[in-house]
Amino acid sequence: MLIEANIDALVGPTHHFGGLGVGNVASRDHRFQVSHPRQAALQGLRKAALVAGLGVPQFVWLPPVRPRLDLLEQLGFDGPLDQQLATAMDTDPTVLSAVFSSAFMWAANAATVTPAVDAADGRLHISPANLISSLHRGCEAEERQADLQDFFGDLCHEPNGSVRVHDPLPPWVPLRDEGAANHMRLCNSQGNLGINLFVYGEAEETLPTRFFPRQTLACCQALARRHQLDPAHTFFIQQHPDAISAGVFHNDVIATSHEHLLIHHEMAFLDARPQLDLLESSFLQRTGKPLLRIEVASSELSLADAVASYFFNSQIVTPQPASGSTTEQTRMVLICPDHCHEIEPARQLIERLIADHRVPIDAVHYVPLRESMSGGGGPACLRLRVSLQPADLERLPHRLRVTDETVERLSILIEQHYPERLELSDFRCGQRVRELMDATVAFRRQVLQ
Ligand code: SUG
Repeated sequence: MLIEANIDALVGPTHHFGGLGVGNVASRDHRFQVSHPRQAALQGLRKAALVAGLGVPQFVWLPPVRPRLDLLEQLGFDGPLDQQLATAMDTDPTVLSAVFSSAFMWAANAATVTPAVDAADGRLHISPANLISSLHRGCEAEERQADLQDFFGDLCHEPNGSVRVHDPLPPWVPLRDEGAANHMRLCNSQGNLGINLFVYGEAEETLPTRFFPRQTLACCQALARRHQLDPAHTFFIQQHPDAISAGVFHNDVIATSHEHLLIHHEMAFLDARPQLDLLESSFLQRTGKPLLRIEVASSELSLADAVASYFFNSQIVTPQPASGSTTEQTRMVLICPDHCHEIEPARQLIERLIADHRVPIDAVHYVPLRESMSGGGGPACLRLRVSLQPADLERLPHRLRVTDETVERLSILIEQHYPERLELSDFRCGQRVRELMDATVAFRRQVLQ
């Protein structure tokens, strides 16, 4: 039996809206609006606390320090801090925003993860994503690799550790990688028999899209090879170019999965009928259980409403009852952004799914995530899933595990260190920027104390 744990990345004190997300309409629409870092961090933490409260092991990662002044310098903005910031603000505010970005909060883009049971060498494989499609995210790869190595500690020590943290794929355009946002693992309820599905936007011959596709087939194939996945149980499906053009910059904006359940929009994939048939038969053969594939028609939820509501970015979890509990067990719970409640077709779709007893979703929680959603990130974007053996789970850092006590402690520290509001002009002032950097350092230190 494998346990599914979630790692959520906490928003950082410089959280703001830079409009930097490639092909990401929410990000573009909120460019340079006022942001609320404190509220953003608390909203993300409360979502993580909700998952932990359902009995699912939940961890957090701490924010790295921003701005990346080293990058600002590499891009030609040097001199004393005040001058560096003022010149960048006056001549290229996009670059200034990029080095302050808190986009690391979207942990689903941190890495692709496949469990030990799927690999020929019996190890859990993790590839940090190179994230080279956008100016503000490419710098996350190295930091995340270090975070992953720290997080898994002894488990990833060579030569015999049960976890292997790879280097990110080389930062070359044909190998663009956005991590778990474009990967789905379908499996039985014990998690020990599964198949892997990679979704890419661009292959060698690809139809034109309005926005730059962020994930390539060559990248997905390389990930599957290095993770030593069985080719018979590994699938590669292309995203529909019209979906990318409508603002579906990652597969997890148009498809979601959990155990034997796969929910996707009819416009998610390009000419995928034969592959989906094969996926279904492969799943049945591998697990002995049918895949429950739900295809949502455009007539029920338009592509535009799918993007606006982020329904497909809902998180699906299996609650784990407390030991000794005698109440009837809820099968699966949907954690949706509250936008889904406001957008009528999305709300009706959710109600239909819950009412349908063949669908194992029994309940919904609408969570307020407005700060993350304004950058184009819903509940599922904020977490990275890792399926592992119970013994390995016990070896993960307790200080980063979400419990009532950690939530209380983190909330106090967030209130203490995070600014209530920010606008881009705050990044022009050297003293203010030093305060923000010091706040992150102090926050990290106090959490880890
Ligand atoms: O990469 N937004 C992120 C959102 C990532 C969502 N993740 C998943 N779908 N898994 C992105 O586009 C916005 C930054 C800004 O506008 O400042 C941003 O980076």
